[in-house]
Amino acid sequence: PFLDNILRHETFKKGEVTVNFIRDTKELFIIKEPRNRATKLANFLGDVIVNGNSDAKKIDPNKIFVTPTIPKFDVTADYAKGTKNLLTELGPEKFAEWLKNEKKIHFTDTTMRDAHQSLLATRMRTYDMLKVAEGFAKNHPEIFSMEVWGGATFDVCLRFLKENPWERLRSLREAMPNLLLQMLIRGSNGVGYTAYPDNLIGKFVEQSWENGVDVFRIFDSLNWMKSIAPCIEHVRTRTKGLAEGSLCYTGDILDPKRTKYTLAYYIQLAKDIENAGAHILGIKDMAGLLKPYAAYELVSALKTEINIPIHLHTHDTSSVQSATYIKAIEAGVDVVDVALGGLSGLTSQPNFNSVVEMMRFHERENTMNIPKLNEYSNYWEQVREYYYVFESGLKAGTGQVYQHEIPGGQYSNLKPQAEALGLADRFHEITKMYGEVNTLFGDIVKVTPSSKVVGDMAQYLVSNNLTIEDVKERGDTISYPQSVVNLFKGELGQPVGEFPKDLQKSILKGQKPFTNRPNAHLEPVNFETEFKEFVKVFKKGMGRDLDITDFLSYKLYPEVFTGAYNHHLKYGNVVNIPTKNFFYGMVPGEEIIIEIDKGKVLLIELISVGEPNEDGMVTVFFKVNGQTRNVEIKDNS
Ligand code: 3PY
Ligand code: ZN
Repeated sequence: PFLDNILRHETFKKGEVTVNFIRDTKELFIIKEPRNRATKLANFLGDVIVNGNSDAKKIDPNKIFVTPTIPKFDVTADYAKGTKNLLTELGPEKFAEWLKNEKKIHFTDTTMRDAHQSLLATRMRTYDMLKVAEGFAKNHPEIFSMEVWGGATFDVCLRFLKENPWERLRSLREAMPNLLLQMLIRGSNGVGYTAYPDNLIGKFVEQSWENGVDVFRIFDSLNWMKSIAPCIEHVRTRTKGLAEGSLCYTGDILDPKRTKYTLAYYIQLAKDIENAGAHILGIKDMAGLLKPYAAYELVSALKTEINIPIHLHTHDTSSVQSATYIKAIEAGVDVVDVALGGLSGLTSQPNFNSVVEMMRFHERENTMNIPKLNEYSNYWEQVREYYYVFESGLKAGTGQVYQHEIPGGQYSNLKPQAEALGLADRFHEITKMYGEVNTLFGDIVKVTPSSKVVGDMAQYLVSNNLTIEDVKERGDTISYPQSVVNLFKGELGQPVGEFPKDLQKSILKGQKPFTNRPNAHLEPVNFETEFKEFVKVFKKGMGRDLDITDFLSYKLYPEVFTGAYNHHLKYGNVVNIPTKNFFYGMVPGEEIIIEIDKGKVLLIELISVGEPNEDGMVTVFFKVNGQTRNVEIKDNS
């Protein structure tokens, strides 16, 4: 349609086109769109202008944004061969061999998943990712993988950003066809907080592969092989991707007093993971507890005990985790996880740009275009400003992480959560209590979802002015948070060792716990009949037929999916609204461009905002592709 407009334009027909013709001829961008889509988006923007985005609280009216600079790249150039091409060529087994034999250190870039999950409450929008995805893949084909999906991003996409996570995955796949795309999956808990039927997880893995995932980092929140192994099997049987079975690192293998999570324990777990068929071993140090010298011991030992390559993940909460990377690299680790500078450090991953510099002139250097890499860091630093309302407020690294052992993403969330509960001044009490609850629970592995249970309990105790002693003395009289009851019932699987029996009794109050797989208690999904019912209920609505991926979203998060679906009916597809306007609305005179289909754009200008009438309705005046469009918005203030 854009091309049609050019061809039909009088100036063009007369052959009087100048270099600035396109830039200066706004009507070229005016495409006749069904009123409907434009009106829906105008309604969304109108609502944010009048009432604010309900997800973005504590707005600073004086905040000034700069337009992020998108690093340049050759749009017409082909993508250089990368790891995705190699996986296709070699298949997963041979690919893992190749990786193991590589001398140089490899990097996974977590910027588009864990970095923003850990710093910005997972709110990074697809819009900001797609601005740089193609350029990044073209400029940096030597990257091992891009972690872009899974973990909390699935839920947050639907719940808060009103985006379709599958569409995010497909778009990133298209923009980065040469690089491996990686996801995080919580074993039997998928991308949720509870166990799901096995055949649902199997289908989810299959569809994740079909839509773009290559590397599946699989873990279990209690390090339970019975949750990890079936998921490895799904990857092996339903995809041609890489199963990265992961052990979650907790405790301190150097501390002789900690006898539960020892080097021997991790070696055995790694062997179990290898024997379950993993192509790569992940060391998932979700709280950043793996100290440098411990990393050296662990990686050295694993290198002699197992035959698959090793991929290390950490969080820089303590601020010493780049030292851990040096020692792990010296010990022979194959891949490390890093985040681009602007979104690195603190509860996120160590700084990609700095780690690359650190390795320069070392025998394991992986040569990269450092000036370009720095431009991408700057891009994310600028984009990050749009998300300032989601910053945790943490200012420095903390050595206390070795006591409380809170995972990075949870630590940064805990602060705003404490504030929301009116407990801002008791934040350190909560973190201390978290550590004490862990001891009370028998020292469990803490990572989503088990970490959430420990966090729920800690907040519950602090907000009710209860102590660990109270629980020990009169636990029978306490009504525990539901997540705590579920954990002790066995709904997240079985911990290393056992649950402390007395505590379990006082929490379950007569309910019988189970020790087999929680999935064994769940009915398998009947895909044929349930999918038919699903499409009957949700009909079209999205402007397209709903497919199996929508059904999977629905099965994992029924209410959240329904909310996102209704939002879509009311406001259309909001994914291409610029982030500043998505969260903070528009100011009069501001003009924005929203792509509503490939090559089809709406040019929206905010003209003015009226006063509320006696019914509390406000008229918001826009110009959409040159035509006035007013929307009536209920003022909720
Ligand atoms: C997740 O499960 O989302 C995590 O990032 C755990 O560390
Ligand atoms: Zn992580």
